[in-house]
Amino acid sequence: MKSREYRITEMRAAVVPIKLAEPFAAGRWVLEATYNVVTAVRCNTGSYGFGYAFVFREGDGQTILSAVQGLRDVVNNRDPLDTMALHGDLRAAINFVGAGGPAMSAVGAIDLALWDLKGRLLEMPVHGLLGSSKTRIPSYASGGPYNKEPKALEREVRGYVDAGFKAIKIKLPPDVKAACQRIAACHSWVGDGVKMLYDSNQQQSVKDAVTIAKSCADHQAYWYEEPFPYWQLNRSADLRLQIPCRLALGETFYGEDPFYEAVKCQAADVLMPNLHKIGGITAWTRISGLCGLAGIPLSSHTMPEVSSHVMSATPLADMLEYMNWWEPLYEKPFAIKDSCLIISQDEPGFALRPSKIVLSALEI
Ligand code: SMN
Ligand code: MG
Repeated sequence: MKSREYRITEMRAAVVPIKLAEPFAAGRWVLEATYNVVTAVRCNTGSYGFGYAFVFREGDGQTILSAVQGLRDVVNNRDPLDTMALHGDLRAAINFVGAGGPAMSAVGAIDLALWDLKGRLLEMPVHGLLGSSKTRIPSYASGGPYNKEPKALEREVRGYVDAGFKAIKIKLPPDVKAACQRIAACHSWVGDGVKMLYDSNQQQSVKDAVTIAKSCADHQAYWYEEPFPYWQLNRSADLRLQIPCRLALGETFYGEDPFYEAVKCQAADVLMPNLHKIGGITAWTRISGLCGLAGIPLSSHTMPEVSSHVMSATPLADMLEYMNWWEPLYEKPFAIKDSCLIISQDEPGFALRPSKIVLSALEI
């Protein structure tokens, strides 16, 4: 069929909760579950594309679900291959409600579903549509909640090393002394052969962030993440110039414009787009172009399976953030080998089949 003959006939969405293996302390939060707003876009061939956005509170999942449903009129009867125009119309549609937060996450979930559908219709993987044949994506293991006792944390960190990861991220508690103790402990466990990344989740003051960053430097950390509230770009730019290790941020940015601001004020050494929060694959391609020109590497935040496709096609890609939290959404997870996430080549689109819990929630 020619592109002009494809038409979107239906968009469905539902919230799929996935309980975390254990309560997970990061920043001001103790997380118990993800609430995944799975979104399916169907076209006149009967093919479906699947995307999702996720949050950590059930009510927020309902809010994003409502935002997705409210955008049905924008996509109905449109050409699913026309992702650029569709993304523009979806962004325009949320202008008055606010091009951020739940509305932008809804755009992200829909855009992901459209790219999956495009791949299925054109029988290509999304990374191939983006111009890359790379399927081994360098990754770091992300976990280490700060509510975990030191012995349990050591077991987790050593488990990642035994699994072959060459880079590991843990969360730092807000208390500076405890944070520095964790940094020193991790370095003693893994030595200099494994890159350690540390994440404060926006909880530090300037002086305490300097103390922690110097501890990161003393222990050869690879990067220090989100010391400050996400809007304090000037503080991040100042801190970045005082410390030898990389400063990473960006997971809390909605849409594309905060990345423009962060590049302008040179706030970070690594920027970390979250695919649903920025508005999906289409948004990522623009952020990748901006940051590529500015010489700032990208590292995907969460959602490892779908993020692997954009990281494959990002010229200045750092590492992909890997955690197994979203595996229940898929029939068959991607493999991890030599600290790389391996994109399956079994099928087109994201190369991922929705699991039974997703299909049942969507009543497909
Ligand atoms: C994080 C991600 C998801 C849940 C809690 C904390 C963290 C990260 O900021 O970068 O992985
Ligand atoms: Mg983080």
